Order: sequence, then structure tokens, then C-alpha cells
Amino acid sequence: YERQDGRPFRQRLLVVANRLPVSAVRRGEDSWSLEISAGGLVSALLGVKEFEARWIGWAGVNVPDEIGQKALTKALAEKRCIPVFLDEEIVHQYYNGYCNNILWPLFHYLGLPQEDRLATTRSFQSQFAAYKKANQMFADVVNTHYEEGDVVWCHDYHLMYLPECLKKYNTKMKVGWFLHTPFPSSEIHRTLPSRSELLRSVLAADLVGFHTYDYARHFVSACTRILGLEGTPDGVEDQGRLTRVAAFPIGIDSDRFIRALELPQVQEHIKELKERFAGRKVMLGVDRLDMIKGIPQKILAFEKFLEENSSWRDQVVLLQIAVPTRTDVPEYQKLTSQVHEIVGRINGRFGTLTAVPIHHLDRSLDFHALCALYAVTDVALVTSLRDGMNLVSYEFVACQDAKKGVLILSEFAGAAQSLGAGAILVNPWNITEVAASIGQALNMSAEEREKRHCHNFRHVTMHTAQEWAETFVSELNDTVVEAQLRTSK
Ligand code: ADQ
Repeated sequence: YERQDGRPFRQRLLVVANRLPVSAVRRGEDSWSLEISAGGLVSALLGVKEFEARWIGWAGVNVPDEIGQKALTKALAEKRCIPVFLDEEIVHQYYNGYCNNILWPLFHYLGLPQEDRLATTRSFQSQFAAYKKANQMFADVVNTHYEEGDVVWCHDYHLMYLPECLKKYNTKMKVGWFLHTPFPSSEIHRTLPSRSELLRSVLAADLVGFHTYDYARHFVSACTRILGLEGTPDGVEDQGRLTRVAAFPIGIDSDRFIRALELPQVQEHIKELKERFAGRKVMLGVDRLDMIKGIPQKILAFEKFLEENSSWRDQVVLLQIAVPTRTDVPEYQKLTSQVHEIVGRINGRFGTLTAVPIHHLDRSLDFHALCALYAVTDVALVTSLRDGMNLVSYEFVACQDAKKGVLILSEFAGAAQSLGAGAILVNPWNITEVAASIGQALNMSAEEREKRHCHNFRHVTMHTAQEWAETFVSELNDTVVEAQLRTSK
């Protein structure tokens, strides 16, 4: 986060997210090793040159002893990270419980896990209490490190109760909150027992941001219908105080992908993949193994395509790369077995002694291997049942300037709003439609592929992650100034 040109930073930015962008592994009583995990948010914020960013969050490990906590705090300080220590019980109730078992499925229109429905309803109060307690712990750490003039940017559904906690400490603190998932229709949100408390807390922020205009609109209507407040074109008004609500679509660091394609090791990888799949069209899926990503539905659509198009059977291969997440949750374990079962059945049905139609990997790929895969792909399948934005679709487009492959994209991903004109949009629940779109993509003329790709490539390279972060923070600064002017009138 150092500024290269020696000029002072314009402002300090405190980024608050559930997880820090590093993984910590304990090597001894007072020694830790840290590894930066380069996600979209990290590269977005690394690209923001005007701000001195500090990160506040949970390190993902339970550190019960004081010696360990002190040593980890010191090691993290070198990476400009500040830890929030959460114990196992809080993590269980707040993170696994309220965040991942209640808010995550609800915000993606999946409801609550069926067999757990009653148990979840019973444990709801204790999980919500833990959620509030955890958010308060984040607020305590922010408050300790806050200096006048700092911008505090809170991220995601884990921290909806944080804006209110922060404003209770200091009404002058500049607080922004951004949601990375969809915000559902108010009819879905109103089923949540803590619906009003969460909305009121988010409204304590000065600026509230979403990936798309639709999510912002859903949030405003939840505030008007559930809280009875007034929605305006700028946001939500409560007794003369305006909370700005707007869409800030995220992007990727497209240059990083484009530059990577030039590296010798990536070129070598591309060559190997081309040889490996010579004579076959490559279709690709890259997802976290999560219910929202629609992986079983995607594979069933591919099966239907093979069923109906026998001539394609030995000419196309689907590579599905799925990183396991939340592996201790039974629902996710069940999804893994379900995917394995479907893949095994289809490979048994359409495979030959020398080739199978689906290669499924249950793991993460390193950045260079991922770029090479994106570059050799003819058709990418992004068929999320719901997705806040979906960065995989952006990464694929960034790596396709030579090949000009086709993107099949779910209409329920936020990315459909930005890449819809270049992609083939599908309803991921409609397997017949997705199968037909696979045929359309594989048979598409070079001319049409080029037209569609150029549209998307322009978007992905112009609307980057850096631009997203800069726009949000400068809008937050402006919002606070405007509010001060309004109250001083
Ligand atoms: P995610 O649900 O994690 O993010 P996405 O936006 O697609 O979804 O980002 C996934 C990231 O993980 C991508 O950068 C991708 O390259 C990487 N990844 C996925 N599978 C991988 C694999 N097998 N190996 C290596 N890397 C892999 C949440 C929301 C999204 C929203 C983002 C950002 O759910 O809707 O777009 O936050 O706001």
C-alpha cells in the first residue's frame, strides 16, 4: 500500500471485511506465517493509489492465548492488517450460523436449508445475538484505530450491523457499506425475523452501495415497505437525514490478466492445453463449489446437449473447475457428492476408452494456470442461479482477445447487466434452453463472436476494480460534504 511517487496519501482508508486478505498459519507459540490471498477485493484496493489503506478483519483462525494474539497482531501490522479475534463459539454462531446459513441463502433466493428449517428457526435468536456481538467487536477495533478524516468502508452481508455500531461511537465518522451479493426483493427480505434491525443499521451509513441498480432498488423498497421510510431518487430519507443508495458495479484488474498471457510459463501452459485438447472445442466452468453457482444444473444441460447432438460427442469437452468452500457444512458436502455422481454418470454414458466429455476438478488453480485455461476456452459457462456480480465472466473476457470465445451467462448474475449484450443470456434453471445455447455458441460465426467479444472486452477493460473502489470512496467523501452543507443551511 505504499505510494510509489513519494507524494503523501490523500486520505486513510479503513477497509472492514469479515476476512483479512491474508491466511495465517501458526508456526510456534509466538510466530506466524502469512500469505496474501489475492481476491478481487484485494487487487481492487491495491490499485487505489490515492488512499493509504488498512484492512480490519478476522484472520480465519482461533487464537485463544494472549501470546499468540500479540504475535499475530505484530506480523499482520507489517501487511497493514489489523485483526479482530473471534472465538470458536462466536464463529460458529455468527459466521457459520447467521451469515452462511441464513443471510447467504436468503439473499440468493434459496431460502433456508429444508431439513434444518425448524432447527434454524429455533436457533435464530442466539445466532442473531452472536452476529450483533461479532459486529460490535469489529466496531471496537475500528474505533480504536480510527483517526479523524479517515474513510471507513464496510463490506458485505457479514457486517450489516456495523454501520450503526460505528455511528454510535462517532456520528462524524465517514461510513460506507457495500454488498457483494444480490439484495433480494423486499418480499424475500421481509421474511427475515431481524429484517428491520438490519435495514436500520445499514441506513446509519452515509453511503450504501450495490453491484446493480436492481439490488439498490430492492433495498430502497425494503426500507419504504418494511420501515415506512421515504425512498427518493438519491436514496432513503428518515426525518430529514438522507442515506445515499447507489449502484457501483465492481470490475477486475484486467491488465493483470492481459499481461499474464504474455508470460513464458503461461504461453507454455497454453501450448500444452492446446495439444491436450486438439480437435475438440473446450468449454469451461470455474466456480466456488456453492449452491448459488448452479453447477449440477450446468452439467445436466451439457448432458442434454450431448444427448441431442451425437455428432458433437467426441468433439467437445467440458472442464469444470470447482474450488471447495465451507467444507464443514453438510449442505456443501452433499453438493460435492451430487456433482461427482452426475459427472460420473455422464462420463460413463458418453465416454470412450480414450476420452471423457467432462473433466471435473475439485480444487483451486493458481493464477497462471487459470489464465491459460481462460485463453484456450471456446465457450465459458457461467450459469449461477444467483450471483452478486460474478468475476469469472469478466476474467474470461479479459483473456479472450486472441480467441474471441463465447460467454454463456446466467441472467441472474449481476454481470448480465454489464456483459449481457455480448453474452448469450440464459435462465440457468431451464436446462433445455442452456443446452440449446451451447449449440448456438459452438456453431457461432467468427464474425458474430468477434462483435460480441469486442463489446464485452471494452467493458471489462474500461470498468476496472480500481475505478470501482475510487468511485465508491470519492462518492462517500462527496456524500458527507453534501450532508454537512445541508445541515448547516
Ligand atoms: P464469489 O462468489 O467468490 O464472490 P466471483 O465473483 O465469481 O464469486 O469470484 C470468484 C473468484 O475466485 C474469481 O476471482 C475466480 O478467479 C476465483 N476462483 C473461482 N474458482 C477458482 C478456482 N477453481 N481456482 C482458482 N480461482 C478460482 C462474491 C460474490 C460475487 C461477486 C464477488 C465480488 O458472490 O457475485 O462478483 O463477490 O464482489
